[in-house]
Amino acid sequence: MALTFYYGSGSPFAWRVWLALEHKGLSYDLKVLSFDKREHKTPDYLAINPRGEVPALVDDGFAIFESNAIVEYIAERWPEGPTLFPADIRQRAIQRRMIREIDNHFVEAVEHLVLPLLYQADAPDAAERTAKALEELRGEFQYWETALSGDWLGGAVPSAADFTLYPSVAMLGRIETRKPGTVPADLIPPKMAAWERRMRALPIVEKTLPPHWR
Ligand SMILES: N[C@@H](CCC(=O)N[C@@H](CS)C(=O)NCC(=O)O)C(=O)O
Repeated sequence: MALTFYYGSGSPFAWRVWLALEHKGLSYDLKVLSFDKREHKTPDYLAINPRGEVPALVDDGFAIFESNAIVEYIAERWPEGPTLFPADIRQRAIQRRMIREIDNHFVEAVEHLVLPLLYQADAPDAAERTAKALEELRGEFQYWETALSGDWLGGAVPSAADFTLYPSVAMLGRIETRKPGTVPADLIPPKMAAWERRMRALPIVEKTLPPHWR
């Protein structure tokens, strides 16, 4: 079996897939593409993902991109061992719903913060947009605080929903490191803060930290 994972350091979407591969204990060839060198836009890579984005996975010649599709592929292609989705159909549906919610709401909110804070800081409305994005994020964290009924989003063990949300939550810590004082200490409510600490303590999270964050 030849399995190749195309990754870009700092991409929350690629991090989800890396966590899923490690959770399943799979052997794979990690190809780290450099955004600076535009290695995600070369003809060879565009043949794998015509959108020129990471992540992508190539399994014995079969190429698949879009992080959530890749994670589902991994779950179904290697059903043995640690699971990514619950066996129960309704629990599985809930977990897929959570993943859509994370993409449609949480990831959006983080993007609303990242743009004025890191990339458009000189824009006249940057401060106003930052404040608005922080309020949006506060609302999102409150939503997940209520949704979290145990240690992990999807139930008794860490699974795909946790691996989808965590990289975007970790991004906020990264923003605070780059721009100290911009992410309020009380942004993350208590249950979610404990969840973040549990996630950070997982060996697979430590192993897959974006290399340039170290
Ligand atoms: N919906 C995609 C998003 C992937 C994505 O936006 N990747 C970014 C890195 S975070 C990328 O490769 N951007 C490069 C570009 O668009 O030029 C997924 O879930 O895989």
